[in-house]
Amino acid sequence: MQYLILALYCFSLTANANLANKKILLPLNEWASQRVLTKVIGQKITQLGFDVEYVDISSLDQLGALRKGIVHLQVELWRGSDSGSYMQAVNKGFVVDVGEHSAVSREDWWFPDYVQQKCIGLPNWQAMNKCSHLFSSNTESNKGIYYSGPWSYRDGDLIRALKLNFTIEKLKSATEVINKIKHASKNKEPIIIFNWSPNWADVRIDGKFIEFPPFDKHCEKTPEWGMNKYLIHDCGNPVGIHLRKAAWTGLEETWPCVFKLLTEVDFTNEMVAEASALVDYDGYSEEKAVVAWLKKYTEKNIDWLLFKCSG
Ligand code: TMO
Repeated sequence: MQYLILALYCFSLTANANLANKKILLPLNEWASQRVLTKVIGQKITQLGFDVEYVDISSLDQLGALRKGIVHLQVELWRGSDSGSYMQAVNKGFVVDVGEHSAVSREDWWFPDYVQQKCIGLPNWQAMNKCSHLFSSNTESNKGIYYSGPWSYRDGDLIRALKLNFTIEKLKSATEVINKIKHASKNKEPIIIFNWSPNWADVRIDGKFIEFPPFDKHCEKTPEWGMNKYLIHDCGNPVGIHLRKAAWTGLEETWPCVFKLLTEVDFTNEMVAEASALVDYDGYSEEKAVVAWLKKYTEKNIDWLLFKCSG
């Protein structure tokens, strides 16, 4: 038995020693801020003397990939709530939580500010049904269209629970969401669409989230809670959820310096929004956005950008 343990121990040491010479795999998700900031951190890791490689992967698949070491860390992790799949994976020991950013996120139904003049009462959700015709695609119907993104799934429940006179049109990518917002804003067309913050819109155009009844954990499970006594999801998405940093369970042992860097990294809302805006609004390539972003924040003497491995 002792030999076996010793053998396993040696095996794991060599496994990690071998891995340490390998590339650190960084996930690129399907929206701009995550991609730009991952490349910022990737560049930093390279400067510290390690090799990195980028892996395109949907945020929906990444917990499994982090667990298996198919990717090794995530610098911009979004969560729908404080009790969702991420925290469950952390609590089970599948993924290591490396702490929160200062940045606080929100994801929900959203509209550009000019819509408020046409639909009096917004951002209160109760104004929406009075104006639903403004958001319909043809003159015969007064049913509004809500453009959803490819990530959120409770919208149908929300429509039913709050009796919203809206249907969902699901957009397939962040780019489709962005183009819809840009196109509508240019022509000052009424639109209600999925958006998130921090995001380019925060720093480039004015808009607001619809204020649904505030989230409560009972809203997800207890039909009797809230305005609709028979259905769940009669509330908005949670607000004030911090973005977090996550790692593969072997990161700290295999690349301690990179793990230390990750513990120090701290994004503000503005840093994330700006990363997104450089690409999605200003039209920079991701590589040029990395350069522009680093120039802007290097001048601000951000502590973690000056991080060095010790010893
Ligand atoms: C993909 N998103 C940033 C909306 O969570």
